[in-house]
Amino acid sequence: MCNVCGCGTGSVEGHSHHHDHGSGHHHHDHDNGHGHHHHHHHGDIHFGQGPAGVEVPGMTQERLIEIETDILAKNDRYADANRAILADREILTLNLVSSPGSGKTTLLCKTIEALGDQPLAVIEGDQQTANDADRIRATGAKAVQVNTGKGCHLDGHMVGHAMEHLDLSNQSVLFIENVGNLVCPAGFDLGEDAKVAILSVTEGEDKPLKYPDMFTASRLALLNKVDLAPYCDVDLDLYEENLRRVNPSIEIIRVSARTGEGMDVWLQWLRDRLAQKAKPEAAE
Ligand SMILES: Nc1nc2c(ncn2[C@@H]2O[C@H](COP(=O)(O)OP(=O)(O)OP(=O)(O)O)[C@@H](O)[C@H]2O)c(=O)[nH]1
Ligand SMILES: [Mg+2]
Repeated sequence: MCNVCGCGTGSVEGHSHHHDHGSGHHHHDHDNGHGHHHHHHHGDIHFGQGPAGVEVPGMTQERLIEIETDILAKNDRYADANRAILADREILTLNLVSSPGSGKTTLLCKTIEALGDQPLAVIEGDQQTANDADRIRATGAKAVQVNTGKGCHLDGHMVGHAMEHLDLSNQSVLFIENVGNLVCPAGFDLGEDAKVAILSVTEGEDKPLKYPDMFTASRLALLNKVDLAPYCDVDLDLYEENLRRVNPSIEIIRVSARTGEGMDVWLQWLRDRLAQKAKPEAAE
């Protein structure tokens, strides 16, 4: 559990959650912090080695797991209700997750322009301001802003309300731009078809190793701002290698929202997912 925000994400759930959402949670203790991507020198301090994956002063590991399980079970009920509506209406839903400023809104605006008359809508999550929803509406797309206040992620309940505020079309795309945060949004199912992680080359190629939960939970990584790569000491092949170390099945597309590089590959990925989302025609 995040002991700053109390949001209920811990490494235990972070690893198992996306594999079995809707079917309860398993608390493994195979992952006691030994091995598993972590390399610690003697004398380094690591607080995540117990079964809860986190320490909070004054609370036992058992209590932490109990709280986390409760929060996530409630979230999953809302997420499942969202998923049922979205499946019935054949709405492809993508949860865009990243650190602040990786280019989510810029990429979304460019994507919306490129998709032309494809029906779509956007839910914008930020702690404060309606800036991003305003940027999306300027493209002509429907958008609703959700401000989370001190909250560090969107949850299934917030997204359910936001869906009611959008006049969603059948067979459309719903983009959810999550709060810029590489930690907490990883643990919260919103009812989406997939999490899409946006990284930017300026963040550095070690980020997948430092914040693994976000990347194990994501199906696709968009490696954005490749136009800046020549100006940064960044090794894009190593960036991809590190992503695959934490998630061997992750798909990766290099893009630049600024120059349009790679946008065709990303748009094709989107169109393929949209085609898969369509239900087979009911037999007469
Ligand atoms: N050079 C370059 N700059 C980019 C690219 N994509 C986004 N930016 C810039 O990066 C900055 C942040 O972009 P945003 O789209 O606001 O990022 P965000 O992820 O939506 O940010 P938050 O919602 O605040 O987390 C802006 O100055 C963008 O113009 C890109 O591909 N190349
Ligand atoms: Mg944004």
